[in-house]
Amino acid sequence: MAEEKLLLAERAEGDPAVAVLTLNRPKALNALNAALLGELADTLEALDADDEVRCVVLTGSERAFAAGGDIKQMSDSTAAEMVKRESPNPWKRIAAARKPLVAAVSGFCLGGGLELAMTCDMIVASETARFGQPEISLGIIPGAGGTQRLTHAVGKARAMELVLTGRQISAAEAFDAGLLTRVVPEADYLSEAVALAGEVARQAPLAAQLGKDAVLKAHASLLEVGLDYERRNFLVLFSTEDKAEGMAAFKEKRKPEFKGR
Ligand code: CO8
Repeated sequence: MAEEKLLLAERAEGDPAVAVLTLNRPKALNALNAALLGELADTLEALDADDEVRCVVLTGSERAFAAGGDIKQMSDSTAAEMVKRESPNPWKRIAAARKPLVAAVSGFCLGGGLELAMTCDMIVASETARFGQPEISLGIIPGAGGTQRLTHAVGKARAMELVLTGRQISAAEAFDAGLLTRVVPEADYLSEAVALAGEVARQAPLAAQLGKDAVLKAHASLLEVGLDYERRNFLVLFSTEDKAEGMAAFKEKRKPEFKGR
C-alpha cells in the first residue's frame, strides 16, 4: 500500500499564484514530527524558487491545524537526539521562506502547531479554532518560538499566562489579543485564507516579499536572541524527570505527577 503523504501540495483552484499546503497526519491531529517538518521546509524552499507562486497558504484539517510537536516522537528523545534531529533546524528554514505565508487554522492549534501558525505571516482562523501553548503540562516549554512570537503578538501579560498555565483560548479571545488577522465561520476559513493570499499574490511580487521581510525586521534582533535562549531552556528540560513523566502521562492518558527534578 502506498504510504500516505505527510504534506499535500497543490495550487488553489482558479489561482495558480497561490500554493496550498495541507498538513496530513489526521490520526495524530497533525502532530509535527521531524519528517513532516523537513518536508514542509523542503516544499517552501521549492516554492520560493517557483516564480509562478506568489503566496502560500498552510492549513490542516477542520479538527486540527496541528496539536503540537509529536509527543510520541519526543517522549523517548534526549536533548542530544533533539539537537541531532534538528540539524539543520527545519523551523529556521520555514521562518526563512521569502514568500508570504497565510495560515488557515481550524480546530486545535496547540504547542508546535501554534508556533508554526505564528511563523506564518498572517493567520486566518475559523470561529472554532483553539489556541494554546500546553507544553507546561508535559514538563517542558515551547521550543520553536512560542515564548517569543506569542509575546511579541499578545504582550507579556497574556503570553505569560498562556505559557505558564497551558490554558487554551478561543479564536475570539485570540483575535482580541492581536494574534489573528481574521476570524471567519468554520465553513469559510480556507476559502478566506486563499482569498487573502490571492490578494497578496496580485501585488508586485518583489514588493510583497520585501514588505514581509521588512515587517519581520521590526522584532528581528530581539527575536533571534530570544529564540536561541528559548531553545536552550527547552533542551535543558529534556534532561528532567518531569519531562519524562509529563510525556509518559500523555501517552498513558493520565495526569502527570511532577516532582521538580
Ligand atoms: N503528539 C502526538 N500525538 C498526538 C498529539 C501530539 N502532540 N496530539 C494528539 N495526538 C494523538 C493522540 O495521542 C491520539 O492518538 P491515539 O488515537 O493513538 O491515542 C490522537 O492524536 C487523537 O488525540 P486525542 O484522542 O487526545 O483527541 P482529543 O480530542 O481527546 O484531545 C487534544 C485533543 C486536547 C488536542 C489532545 O490530543 C492533546 O492534549 N494533545 C496534545 C497537545 C499538546 O500537549 N501539544 C504540545 C506538544 S509539545 C510541543 O508542541 C513542543 C514543540 C516544540 C517544537 C519542537 C518540535 C519538534
